Amino acid sequence: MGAIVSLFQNIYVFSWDAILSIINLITPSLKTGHVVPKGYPGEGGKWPEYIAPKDGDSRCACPALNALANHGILPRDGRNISFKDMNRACNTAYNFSGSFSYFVPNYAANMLKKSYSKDTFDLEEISLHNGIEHDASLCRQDLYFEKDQGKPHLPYINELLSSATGKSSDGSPLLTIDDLSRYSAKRRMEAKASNPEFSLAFIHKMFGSSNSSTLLTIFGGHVPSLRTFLTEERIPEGWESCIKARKGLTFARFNLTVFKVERGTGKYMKPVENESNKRTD
Ligand code: HEM
Ligand SMILES: *[C@@H]1O[C@H](CO)[C@@H](O)[C@H](O)[C@H]1NC(C)=O
Ligand SMILES: *[C@@H]1O[C@H](CO)[C@@H](O)[C@H](O)[C@H]1NC(C)=O
Ligand SMILES: CC(=O)N[C@H]1CO[C@H](CO)[C@@H](O)[C@@H]1O
Ligand SMILES: CC(=O)N[C@H]1CO[C@H](CO)[C@@H](O)[C@@H]1O
Repeated sequence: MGAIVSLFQNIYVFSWDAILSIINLITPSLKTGHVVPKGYPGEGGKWPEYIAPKDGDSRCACPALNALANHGILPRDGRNISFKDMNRACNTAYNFSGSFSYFVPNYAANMLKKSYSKDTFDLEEISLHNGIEHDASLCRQDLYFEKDQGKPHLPYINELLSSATGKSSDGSPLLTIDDLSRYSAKRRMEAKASNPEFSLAFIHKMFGSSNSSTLLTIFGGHVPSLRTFLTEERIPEGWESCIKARKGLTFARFNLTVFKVERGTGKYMKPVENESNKRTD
């Protein structure tokens, strides 16, 4: 029964996504400075005040959701958040499409066995291991080494950002698809070798690549912005989403980046690792 409902939900969301993608193709892009809709936090690059989390505040493994709480766009204590509010916040702050902004919170609600429309959650609940949260992340140590998945792991973040090989139009370093693939492969090989409880199913590899691909799509790979976003979980002053399409970042568009990152990761895995990965999938 649940399976049938979720099948229809997926067909609905992906048809909707396809329609939004077509509208994006045929309508002109939004102008810089006009991405956040009028009246929403971040309009004209003005984000509400950043306050770092205090003891007792709830935070999760996702830098984007934590940043929304740090700016008070989601409740600052990270608690009692409705799935609908999370949807709206991802849509207006980062310009994920309506289809995407519905799909992910709905997926999270199902994962937590909660009702999308009625229930609320605390951010830490989102870090349920092997729900969405997984080993070999780029910004967190594996759960085996660090129980608190709400804290950024600075050594990984610094290593990732200093591996950037591209150059932005403003001259600052730029993270590329290939950089993400390379660092992701490194984290997977290291985690597999050092974490006795390591696991990374195929679906979690795709989640990993999709979560990290936001660094390229939403943040355009711009290293100075990413440094603020990932280390402080703070939205840079004057920042605006790099997604200028009118209907936001759709699955159809996003998947292109995700597949390139994931395919590229294979190239950097040592041959032995590739073999054993095939067998466990
Ligand atoms: C809408 C609901 C969202 C949910 C439920 C969610 C959930 C998660 C979770 C559980 C993780 C941890 C995965 C891991 O173990 O690495 C994660 C990581 C991440 N998410 Fe989200 N996320 C959401 C939205 C977003 C948005 C809008 C962005 C970008 C603007 C984003 C960017 C990221 C990034 C960059 C990571 C880090 C990946 C890594 O460390 O490898 N997320 N997310
Ligand atoms: C959580 O939020 C709802 C409204 O969204 C409110 O009715 C309820 O009292 C809140 N619960 C707590 C524990 O703050
Ligand atoms: C995009 O990828 C997700 C899984 O990563 C898949 O469920 C979905 O069908 C894909 N959507 C499109 C429009 O390609
Ligand atoms: C940041 C943001 O949401 N900007 C635009 C992108 O998407 C929505 C529609 O999904 C537009 O209304 C926003 O102006
Ligand atoms: C923004 C983003 O790509 N979030 C993804 C993170 O991983 C979860 C796990 O599946 C996906 O549901 C989200 O789409």
